[in-house]
Amino acid sequence: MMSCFEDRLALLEAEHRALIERPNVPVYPGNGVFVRYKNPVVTAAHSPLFWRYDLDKKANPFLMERMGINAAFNSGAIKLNGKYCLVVRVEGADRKSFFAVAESPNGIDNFAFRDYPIELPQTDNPDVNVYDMRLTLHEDGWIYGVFCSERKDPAAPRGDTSSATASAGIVKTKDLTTWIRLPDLATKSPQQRNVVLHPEFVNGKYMLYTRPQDGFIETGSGGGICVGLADSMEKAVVADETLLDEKVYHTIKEVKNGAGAVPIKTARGWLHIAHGVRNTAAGLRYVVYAFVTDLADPTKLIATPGGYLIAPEGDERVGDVSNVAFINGAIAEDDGRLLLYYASADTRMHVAESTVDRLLDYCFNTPADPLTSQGSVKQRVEMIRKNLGR
Ligand code: M1P
Repeated sequence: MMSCFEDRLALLEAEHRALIERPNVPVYPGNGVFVRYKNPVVTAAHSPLFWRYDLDKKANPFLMERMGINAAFNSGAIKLNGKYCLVVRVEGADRKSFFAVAESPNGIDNFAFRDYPIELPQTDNPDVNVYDMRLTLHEDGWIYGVFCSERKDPAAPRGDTSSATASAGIVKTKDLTTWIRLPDLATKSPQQRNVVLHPEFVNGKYMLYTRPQDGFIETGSGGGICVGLADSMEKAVVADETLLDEKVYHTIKEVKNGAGAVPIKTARGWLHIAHGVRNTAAGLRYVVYAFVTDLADPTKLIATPGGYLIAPEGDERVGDVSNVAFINGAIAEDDGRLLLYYASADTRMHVAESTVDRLLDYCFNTPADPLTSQGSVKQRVEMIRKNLGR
């Protein structure tokens, strides 16, 4: 085994630098809807060595990784001061998730973490675990981070060391450096996950996409992605949640779904990139899907393409929670370029590139799920006939 502290450090530093600076390349031809990039954009190995190793030779003569990083995934995304910023869900070897900002000059490679992770301010009911922040640049001028705050279920019977509760935690910032904690979102639903703040006022109020849940895992009577209005974000209360996009039997969102990236304002409507979950004999399968809501009335669905937009593929299928593609961040640029930051298998981050126009074409011209095999064959046969002319 390599024993010299200095040699080991030099090797670790060289490998880390090579990983951060590795150019990323698109994988053509893609499917015409989007193109994936070859390498994950952020992984556990992207975390700085000084987060993981005590670099004091006296204290750590073997240069051991004492505080490992297990995964880096489910990132919120925003372009700020010309930089592509991801607020990454970083998970330590101790299973605790925390947030850290990783920045890139081009959005597809060279993502580097800021020196320090985010020290999230607490409410008087401290979080046990936090994850999956959505970043909304709201028209009120603040960037809001809405995330899942998890705590041990106070109603759990003695000896039950797994039951938890999920709520929507809220912070606001101007620079992704100074974070102000606001009270958690209050709703009538027992639990919430995958809550996203709409970027504009609706009828003079803040609008939030919620995902009510009966329990920590089961959405039960929750029904799907809902919308609700709040008077303020300083003490956000959504009194009524109405169903926007329901989970449906024998579809990619049969078990549950959840809002993903902050909706993107386009000429034809609000473009949503969400996740849907179905059951399989091998466990749950998470995919990314899209839909569009009305510009003037964002509580109305106007385009619902059937099936998934992104499903985990190849190496993406394997990781800590296999068979998961999950999204909570996208960046739409002024020229229409659209970067979709999705995570695979609760392990690492990827980017897929498209344009707003392409995704609108996809949403408005992909047939909706016909909900039966017979209907699905009919849709396909129609296209085959058109293609073959007979
Ligand atoms: O493990 C897959 C995902 O599970 C949860 O999503 P949902 O609430 O829709 O089941 C989230 O915890 C998410 O972080 C995770 O990627």
